[in-house]
Amino acid sequence: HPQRAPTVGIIGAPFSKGQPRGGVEKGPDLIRTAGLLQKLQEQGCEAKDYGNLTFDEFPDDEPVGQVKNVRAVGSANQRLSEAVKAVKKDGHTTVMLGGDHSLAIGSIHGHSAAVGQLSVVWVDAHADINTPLTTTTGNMHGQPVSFLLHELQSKVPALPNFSWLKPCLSARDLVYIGLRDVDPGEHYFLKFLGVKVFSMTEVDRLGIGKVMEETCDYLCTRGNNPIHLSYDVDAIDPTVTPATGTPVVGGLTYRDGIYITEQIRHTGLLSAVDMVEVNPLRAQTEEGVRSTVSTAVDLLLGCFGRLREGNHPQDYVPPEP
Ligand code: EXY
Ligand code: MN
Ligand code: MN
Repeated sequence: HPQRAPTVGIIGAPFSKGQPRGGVEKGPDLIRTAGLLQKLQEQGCEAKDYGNLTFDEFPDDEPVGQVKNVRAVGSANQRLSEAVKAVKKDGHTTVMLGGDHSLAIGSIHGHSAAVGQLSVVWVDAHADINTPLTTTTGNMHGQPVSFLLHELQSKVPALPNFSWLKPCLSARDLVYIGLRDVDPGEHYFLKFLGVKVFSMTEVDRLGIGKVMEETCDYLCTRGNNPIHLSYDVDAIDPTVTPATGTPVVGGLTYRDGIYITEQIRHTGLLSAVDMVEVNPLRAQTEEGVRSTVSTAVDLLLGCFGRLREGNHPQDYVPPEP
């Protein structure tokens, strides 16, 4: 049964300070230039572009322990949280275009502030669950999940510009797909908390069909909460999405990646999407940039009803001779 087209609210977050590589702040405008708005509208989806957020500069953002750019990341996420909350209150399914994955802190926090208890599907090569104490890089894009989980609060120290943030997610409401580069501390947390993880090993064993069946069954047993899909383009194999800061060999195929979006869409519960870590300065070729950006667009179209079997409007009438 075809679902009523949801309305989409797009928020650009051109932010890169959760990691050291310039270029990822260009993600939102690249994805727009590839025609996201028009393509959503062509498939019958009402879409509104809320434009790009602007972020304060913190010239004296000295590391706190290991962690870099703490004040900038805290402030940017507070702003993003308010924006996502407002667009949710406007009645839209939000699309947050990053930017690096530290932005999931504000996106998920704002989403939860607007609608309450969420399920989060985190599609990524990485678990992004380091704490400020387990991180070996100091990069906050490797840490957002630890800030969001109730269960890890005793492990996360107070940091400047983070006092607004209250944990809003339970480990039982989190599912990972695509993991293949997980640090020791992260692996400990995933096991200790009993998080539902479909690493690339499970994708190999079960195939993406069974992985998504089990994911959707699991989310159903958790109470059919609104779904937040946090999609890092580095989940897809770098032969397809090379324009990203931390590529890892052996990733999801383009088809796996699209199938995830089709099935999440099919639940009827999709309430917010992040599309992050597109960095045009990281590909060796222009074709690599094009392939990465067009894959990001296709993943978003899949989130909003594009089916590979084809689509037609509900009021479609075939022409008569
Ligand atoms: N685990 C590594 C770290 O904590 O720095 C790598 C994290 C990469 C994170 C990318 C966005 O998914
Ligand atoms: Mn990530
Ligand atoms: Mn990643």
